[in-house]
Amino acid sequence: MASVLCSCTASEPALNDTNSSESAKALYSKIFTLAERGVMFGHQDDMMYGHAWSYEEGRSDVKECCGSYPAVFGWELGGIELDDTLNLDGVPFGTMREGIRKAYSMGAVNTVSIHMSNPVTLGNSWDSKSKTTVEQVLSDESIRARYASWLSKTAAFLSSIKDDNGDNIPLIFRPLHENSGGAFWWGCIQCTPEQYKQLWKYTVSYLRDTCGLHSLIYMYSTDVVKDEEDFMSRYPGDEWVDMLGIDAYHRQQDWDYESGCERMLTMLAKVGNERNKPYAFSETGLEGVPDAKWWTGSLLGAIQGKGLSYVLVWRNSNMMEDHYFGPFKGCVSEEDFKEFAASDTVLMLDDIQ
Ligand code: BMA
Repeated sequence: MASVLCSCTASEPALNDTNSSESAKALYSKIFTLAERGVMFGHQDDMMYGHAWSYEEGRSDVKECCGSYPAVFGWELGGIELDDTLNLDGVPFGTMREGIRKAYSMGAVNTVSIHMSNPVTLGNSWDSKSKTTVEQVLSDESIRARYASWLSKTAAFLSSIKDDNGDNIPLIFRPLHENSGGAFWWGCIQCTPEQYKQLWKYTVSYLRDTCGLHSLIYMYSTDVVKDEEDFMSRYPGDEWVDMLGIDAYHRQQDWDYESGCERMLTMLAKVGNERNKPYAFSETGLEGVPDAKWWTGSLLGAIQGKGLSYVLVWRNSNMMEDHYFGPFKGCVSEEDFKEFAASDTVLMLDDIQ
């Protein structure tokens, strides 16, 4: 569907990394042009596990509901910095690598986040009591060396993910996410905008220039924001960011999802179009999807007419029974999800192949 706000006449944007791989350029171009056709649907960890199953080749809760895999697969690297063999949700990194290879070979888009541990306390990414963690990464040589070594491990894993020609598979990389929230050690109550921007620039230049990784599309993403000023307050600059995103979950008690999404995603579209950068609803969902009509009743309206590249709902946990954001066969919203997936607005993998 051609979107009202999508700047269809704008020239295709170029990645900031002047040494970007050909496949990264091709993916960026694909993401940009597909936004004129519709919003790709994404699901975190979709092929790895789902509601009451784990690691069954070819299985996907989304596919079992609507017949197609998602167009976007989300992956999470937390744990790679500690040399763990499993990520923080139990996904073996080797299996993740194969999953990314499979998704790419099918024509899907892969996006990667990282809940990186706290480099000062060695606690997890939610260890966010201290307001000096980012400051210490920037100013304390030994802490910075640890952060750098963690980035090196991240880069080593990402550059081990190759296609059949031996080229690195291009990925949307979304580090230091939800920066307008306070959940992580890099959040808005844990560091100043200036410190966040410095950390972002350090992270990008380390991966790109020091590690020589040229297959990444860098996405800047906030949590819920009040307005454009809030969204942009930690923005490191156009030359450091290739895509824009907002993570915003439907938590009924906190805010009105439909009107809040309308407001935030319209703002995101304005910023993306002004800067000629593709943009996405980078994480969303209603935990446990108790509303049988949530997909067409709440999400579809939120994503229509904005020119979004994709919307990604979070994982269907294989361990926590009520922790799921996608559909699965037999869930109360299964029929509604089918309708959502079949709508003109939504692009599943079958629609983009
Ligand atoms: C959170 C939850 C956690 C998970 C984390 C990283 O939102 O799903 O269970 O560990 O994301 O994937």
